[in-house]
Amino acid sequence: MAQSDYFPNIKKIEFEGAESDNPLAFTHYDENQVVAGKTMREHFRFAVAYWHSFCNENSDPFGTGTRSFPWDKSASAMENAKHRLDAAFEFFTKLGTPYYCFHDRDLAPEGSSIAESEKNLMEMVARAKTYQKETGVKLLWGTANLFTHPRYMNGAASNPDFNVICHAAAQVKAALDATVELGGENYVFWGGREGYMHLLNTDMKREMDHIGEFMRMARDYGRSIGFEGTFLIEPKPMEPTKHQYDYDAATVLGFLKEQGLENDFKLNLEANHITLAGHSFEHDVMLAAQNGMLGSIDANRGDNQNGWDTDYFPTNLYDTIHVMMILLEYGGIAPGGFNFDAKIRRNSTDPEDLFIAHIGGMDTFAHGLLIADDILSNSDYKELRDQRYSSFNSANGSKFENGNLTLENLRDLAEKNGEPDMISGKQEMFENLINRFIR
Ligand code: XLS
Ligand code: CA
Ligand code: CA
Repeated sequence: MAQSDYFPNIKKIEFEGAESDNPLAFTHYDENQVVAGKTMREHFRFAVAYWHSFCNENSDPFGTGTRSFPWDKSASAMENAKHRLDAAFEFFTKLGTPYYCFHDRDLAPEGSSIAESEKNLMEMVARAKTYQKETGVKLLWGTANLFTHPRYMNGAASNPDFNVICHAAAQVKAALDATVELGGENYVFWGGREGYMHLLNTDMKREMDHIGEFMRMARDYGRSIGFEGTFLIEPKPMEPTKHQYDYDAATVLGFLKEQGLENDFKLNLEANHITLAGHSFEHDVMLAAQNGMLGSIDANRGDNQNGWDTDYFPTNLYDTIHVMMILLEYGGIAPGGFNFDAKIRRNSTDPEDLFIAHIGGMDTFAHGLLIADDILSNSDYKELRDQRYSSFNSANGSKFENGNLTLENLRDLAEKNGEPDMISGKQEMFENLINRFIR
């Protein structure tokens, strides 16, 4: 397929180094640079989110869209979908992101029947497959949009009406077919309306059990058609519901265990959702990584002044340093990746702004990786942290960790050893250490 020309003024984005003042060049993301044994391309597996970048004209509850989509001008929804795909692959290849992610409805419009929706989707999948082959860009994950259509106003898999659950199943089945056909490496469930607006009219336990049953069905169907990737649940505490069942990483880990899904599912963690839940980005990343359940990351950022999902592009270096320190220690993100589930602001209206925003996100993570690696390789950070636990490395501390002491034993040891020494936590020293490496 011939490359489209929706971004005529943009050439392939190149790495120019930290001294560059070219806003359309990378300052830190050099895809071939090896850091801690892997190239940056392998570390991040960056993906573009189809919905924000190509479907969202930046309308808000107070005004219509401000972006102009030259690919969206035909009277036929399918024609527009094709042109949108052309624009998307032009963008991916000029930017140099190796992956993308989509919802079924981003790629193809809903038809007037289930059969027509399936046909639309598979037609677009065939076109996307050709592009993937030609460009080498791959699908990080697919998902089904189970929140936009009015039928999902009371939830999808958690809907109190069984008929709605059947429609959600039809969509997930088709989205899994599409993901497998395109070699998608993961499949995401984000339950935007799987929660409640009021507990008075809600049977929470019954709804959560329905979600569990629905996910077991999806897993079984996916495996039966050859999906070998990871299923991911993306936690979020609220919005659009008042309370969402997949509240945060800890809640989802408990849910997966209770439903017997922990061997097929991991977590897709979005920074802005984590901060909405009242944690720091790195908190949920650490929790998932330490439990072997870190699947993928939706890279974006909230705003301290706003209590909602702002989906800013990530530009906070301190966040990326911390998250990359965790990833370096716990084996990285593959087969997940870093998906920019982020949108340019409503007043960012130049076509180049979409490039600039992604470049900034990629550079901020690359810069964070370089600093994180420097800290882990050239400071005594890990020793200092481990030192705080040194009393568990021998004698009774080690017996305790191995389950070889009783509560009475501990009581007797307390009596024998007397009042513990005061041992400083050295928080300020740790914080200063990180800042010392930002140079
Ligand atoms: C919305 C979510 C959504 C998921 C995919 O808040 O971030 O975009 O990532 O359905
Ligand atoms: Ca997301
Ligand atoms: Ca979001």
